[in-house]
Amino acid sequence: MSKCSGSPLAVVALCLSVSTPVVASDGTTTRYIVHFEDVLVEKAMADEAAPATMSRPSPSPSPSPSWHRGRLATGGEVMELTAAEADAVAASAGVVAVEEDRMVTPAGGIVDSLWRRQWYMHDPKVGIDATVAWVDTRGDGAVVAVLDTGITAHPEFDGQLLPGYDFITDAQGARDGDARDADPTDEGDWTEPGDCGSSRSEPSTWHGTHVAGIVVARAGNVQGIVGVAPEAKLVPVRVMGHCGGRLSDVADAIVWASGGEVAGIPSRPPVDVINLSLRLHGACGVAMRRAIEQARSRGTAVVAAAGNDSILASTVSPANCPGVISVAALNRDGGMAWYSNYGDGVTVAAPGGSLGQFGSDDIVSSVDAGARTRQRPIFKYYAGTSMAAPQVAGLVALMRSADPLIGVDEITTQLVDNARPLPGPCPKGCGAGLIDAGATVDAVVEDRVLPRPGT
Ligand SMILES: [Ca+2]
Ligand SMILES: [Ca+2]
Repeated sequence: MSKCSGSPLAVVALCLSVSTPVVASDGTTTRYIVHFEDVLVEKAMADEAAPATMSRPSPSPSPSPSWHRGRLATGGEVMELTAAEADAVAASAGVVAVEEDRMVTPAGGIVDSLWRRQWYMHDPKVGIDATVAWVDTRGDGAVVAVLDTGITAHPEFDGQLLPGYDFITDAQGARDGDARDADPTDEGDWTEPGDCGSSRSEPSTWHGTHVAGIVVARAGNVQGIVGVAPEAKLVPVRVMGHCGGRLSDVADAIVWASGGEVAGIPSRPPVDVINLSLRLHGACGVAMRRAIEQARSRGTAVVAAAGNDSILASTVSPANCPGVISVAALNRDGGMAWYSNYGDGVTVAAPGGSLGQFGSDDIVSSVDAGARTRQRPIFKYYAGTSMAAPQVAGLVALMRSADPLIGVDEITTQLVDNARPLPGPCPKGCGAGLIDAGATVDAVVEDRVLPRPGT
């Protein structure tokens, strides 16, 4: 069957009228919408008995029978044509227009249903201005490690994850029946009364899944939220289980994620940034200090939550470790959140939620619905410096994507130099202010040294 035989009738009209010689092409076809003058369609309908006399626009002796793809409600015909055929058709009498049947994308690229609730990303006063940064990059090429409770299956992570690891040595705390292994799945951190020094039972938090969503949740998949760096990749590393995690496991996980050698575990290339939404009281100990020093020496930036104790950030680790980007939390009004740690130990601040009467003033992200074990993916509002830190980690991923050669010290400098004054009060100290993803990535792009190696 040629492109000019049989129905639809409008195509018949087209082929009767093609007169321009067709130039040979490479044969690659594209979808086009061909619009005809109404009169020609009518004529074709009247002349339906004449298909045997038709010529065809293609020089090919046996074009595909599937070249006609349908008819628009408004009358245009969708055809699969080579560029040469399309040119010939366009030049033909009776053809009003030939337009490519292009792919449309969501306006602004954001159709995710909870986007409007992600005030921390786009609120003109208290948001981090992520959409401005996305003009330059959405994180393509950058890799973030989240060292947390592990990860659960969620549509927001489809295609977003690289192989991670379970660093929890204690099988009982890990709840997976073994020590360290290659599966970073979160087995739940629910507690019974009397566990972990608490008299109450608590449901599983799926904390690592919430933190990970803030960094890399997929954009444009209709569902849920958008991460700060939706085109970056995430390495989920499990360091906390029932009642938390051991410092030794966290330190080893920092070394591994940053490309160092950990006995018995295959090493990986250094990630661009490690997020630590965890803390322990006291000075920065030797284990944590050494692990972070090593990570930084391999080019991995380290971001840590300042902690939710309403105390000096300099009294909790790893926020107080040298070289760490420590993040305080802001409430919905842009002042310091009541729970946030503060003071000299804070590098910058990011929205963490009000933790007040309205959940919608907190940070929405991905979690599992299970009260104890995994059930199904959902979204929930959480508040804390744990939610503020991954916004900074996501921004670091955008910076590395914009300039893969930017060093760890320059990353801190740019975050600090481009932070905005706080929209609300923080008399006890919130570092350089509210991170500004747009201004920071713009500055990184501007300061990028050109030409780049290999380009
Ligand atoms: Ca395990
Ligand atoms: Ca999404």
